[in-house]
Amino acid sequence: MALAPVELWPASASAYAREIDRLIWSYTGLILFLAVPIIACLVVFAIRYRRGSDADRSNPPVHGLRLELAWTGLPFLATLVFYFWAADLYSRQWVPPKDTLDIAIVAEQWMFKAEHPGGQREIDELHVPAGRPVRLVMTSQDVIHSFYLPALRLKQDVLPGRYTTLWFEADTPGTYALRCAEYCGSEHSAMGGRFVVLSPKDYAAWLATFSVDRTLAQEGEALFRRLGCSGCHGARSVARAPSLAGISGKPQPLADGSIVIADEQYVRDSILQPKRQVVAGFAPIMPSFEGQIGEEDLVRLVAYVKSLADASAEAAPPGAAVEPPR
Ligand code: HEC
Ligand SMILES: [Cu+2]
Repeated sequence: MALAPVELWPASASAYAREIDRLIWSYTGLILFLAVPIIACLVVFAIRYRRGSDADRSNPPVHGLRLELAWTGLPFLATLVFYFWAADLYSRQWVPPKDTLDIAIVAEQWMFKAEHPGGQREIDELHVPAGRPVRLVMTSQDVIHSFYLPALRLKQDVLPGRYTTLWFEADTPGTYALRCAEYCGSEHSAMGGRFVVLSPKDYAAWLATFSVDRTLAQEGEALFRRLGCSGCHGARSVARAPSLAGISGKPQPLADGSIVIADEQYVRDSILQPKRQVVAGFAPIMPSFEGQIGEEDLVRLVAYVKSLADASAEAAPPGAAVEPPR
């Protein structure tokens, strides 16, 4: 496994990363601007007023309201600017744009597995197209890991039992480091690999080098039949179960009167803990699939439910609603 050599300052591969760098350097500048005069005064006064020096000690000033207001107020305002700047950058990280390319990441000791929507899989490498927002939906098969892309200045914990997400838009093709940033066992330090940003053309060519016969959603559809989900959720089923067509990303009214957004986490929870969030108007007859479906298969099932775009999708031929890799 080829790891990038240690760098003093990692390359940056997105506008966001460059803005983080600007923030860091500006803040460093401000801290120097505030600290250097204090240290200089400290040194000068320590020498000037050392014991035994003949400096003038008569009539010492005891108060200077304006000076005190200035040295309190100005640094306060200057650092407050950074609060808003940093909060803006941080919050932008929580609102992915619409129409992201969603890639699933499943971590385990000691590797990261990535699954692209077209069904292409890679281990300890992540290939993404430049200039397109990418959203990672991540989970862990064992302990807590952390997905770290230094070139994007982004890091997100990857947790067992739930999905965390990370979105970015890389703009500089190249090969960068991919690291695990959470101590996760004896081989943690070697966990990671390469993060490869490709031009959209090269990304399409890279996807085409795989011989996959099914997209992620199509694999999910096969599972959906094999596990018996379609027996209840299918159009011709006798059990009374909600149609899953078109629920993805939409508000779902629940039996307890609350409303949740049917995101990846919701679909995952619905499969593993169906009694926890029961759909309004339905009896809680769905069995739990806890312990029966591995993380990678869950990712596929979730991709399948997401691909059921609208109410007519269930009648469509297999895979018809699947987004082709762009
Ligand atoms: C025995 C029938 C049955 C089987 C088998 C079944 N389900 Fe369900 N499912 C239901 C019922 C009934 C509900 C609505 C009540 C609830 O939320 O528990 C439901 C709810 C759901 C929901 C939430 C739907 C919504 O509209 O918010 C999802 C997602 C789901 N099931 C997925 C699956 C998947 C995936 C499988 C196969 C691994 C599966 N189900 C197997 C009966 C079933
Ligand atoms: Cu790890």
